[in-house]
Amino acid sequence: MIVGKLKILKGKIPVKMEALKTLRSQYEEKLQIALLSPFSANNLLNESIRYSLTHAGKHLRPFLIFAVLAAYDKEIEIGLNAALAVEYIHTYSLIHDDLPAMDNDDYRRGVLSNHKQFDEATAILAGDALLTYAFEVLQADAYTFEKKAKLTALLARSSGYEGMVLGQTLDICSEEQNLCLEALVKIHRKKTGALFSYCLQAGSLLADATREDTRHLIAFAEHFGLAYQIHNDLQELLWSDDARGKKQHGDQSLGKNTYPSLLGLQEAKAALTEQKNSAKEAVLAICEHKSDFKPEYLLDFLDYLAI
Ligand code: GRG
Repeated sequence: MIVGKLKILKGKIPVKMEALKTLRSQYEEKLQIALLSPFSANNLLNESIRYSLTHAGKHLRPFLIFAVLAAYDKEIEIGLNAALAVEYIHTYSLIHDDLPAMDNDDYRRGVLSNHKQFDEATAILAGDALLTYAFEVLQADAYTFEKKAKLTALLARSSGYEGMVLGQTLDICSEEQNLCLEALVKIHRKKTGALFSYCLQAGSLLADATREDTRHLIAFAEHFGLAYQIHNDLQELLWSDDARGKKQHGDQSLGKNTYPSLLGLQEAKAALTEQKNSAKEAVLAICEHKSDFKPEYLLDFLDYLAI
């Protein structure tokens, strides 16, 4: 099925996918400046926040929002506050996830984790500040009242009680238990997938996409989220510490359930391919009725997930 769609679109998608690279070269610096700008005053809380934002990751979530806007040929700047908000939430989640009470990691992104560089109380408070500031940032004048309300609800739902926090809780509760695949998928949908879903929905809202398109974009987020997690599990198993910026085999040593531990290496790789194909299909479905949609911005994200 996917092959048929790709044939239809042949010539439209660049062979070498450069769209996301271009978007990054134009907006990465602006994003990084905007992320740091509220925290310039000199105090311990800001120092701790700046530490985690400066040792930055891939900024996947902000660029998912920008990619949707680019695909619809909209101004990228309208996605900035929605993008800042999700990166603040993501950064808080990593700071808290590294704490001894959670995943107990001394390193993140190749440097000391926040609580090791500072102390636990400071790390907890930096996470709390980022979590709450994310919602403040969504109240920007750039958005109408209706859009502010919708973005706030989307972010609360995806990051909180029914989303990432629930996923993290289920994950912690499942340690030392043998999960079935269905239970593992539920954890990942909540723990990592929900924030990806926020990104695609926020992009779709700001681009004024139709309901039908939004459904396809949510499907992309779901498949991309699962593919991302399978890829993460495989990396954990196959890649060195240096390449990932943290210790190897962390999940196994905590007795966690992963795709390779449940399915075996080959099946896990096959599951990754299947999810990537379904994500592609979801995006290409939009092209079938919207000829000026530019799928390459989203398809490029799947290139991150090579093993
Ligand atoms: C503390 C409530 C709470 C939740 C934490 C996201 C999370 C939940 C924990 C992180 C654990 C983990 C390693 C999950 C696997 C997938 C993932 C989210 C990886 C990190 O995201 P990337 O790859 O990181 O986008 P960078 O460093 O690029 O920002």
